[in-house]
Amino acid sequence: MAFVCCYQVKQPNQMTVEEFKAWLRGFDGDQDGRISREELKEALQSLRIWFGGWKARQVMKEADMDRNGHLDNDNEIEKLVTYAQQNLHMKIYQH
Ligand SMILES: [Ca+2]
Repeated sequence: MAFVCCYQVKQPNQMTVEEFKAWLRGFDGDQDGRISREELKEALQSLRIWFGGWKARQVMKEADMDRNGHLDNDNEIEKLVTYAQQNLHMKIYQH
C-alpha cells in the first residue's frame, strides 16, 4: 500500500492529557469507562483522520496491553497518548 498522506487533522489538535481523556470519554458510547475499538474509531473519524478504522486497529495492537479489547487503564491510555503524538500528529501536553 502506498499512501502518501493518510491522515488529516483539521480540528484543534492541541490539548493536555486531561483534556484528551475528557475528549475520549465523549466517545464512550455505553459509558462503561472503557474505550473499545469501535469507540476509538469514531473518535479518530471525528478528527477526520483518514482510515480511522484501520488506525483504530493499529492503536489497539499497540496500546491494548492486556488484550481485552478495550483501553481501560492508565497504562493503556498512556500508550494511546504516545501513539497519537507520534502517528496522528496530535500535540498532547503533560501539563
Ligand atoms: Ca485493555
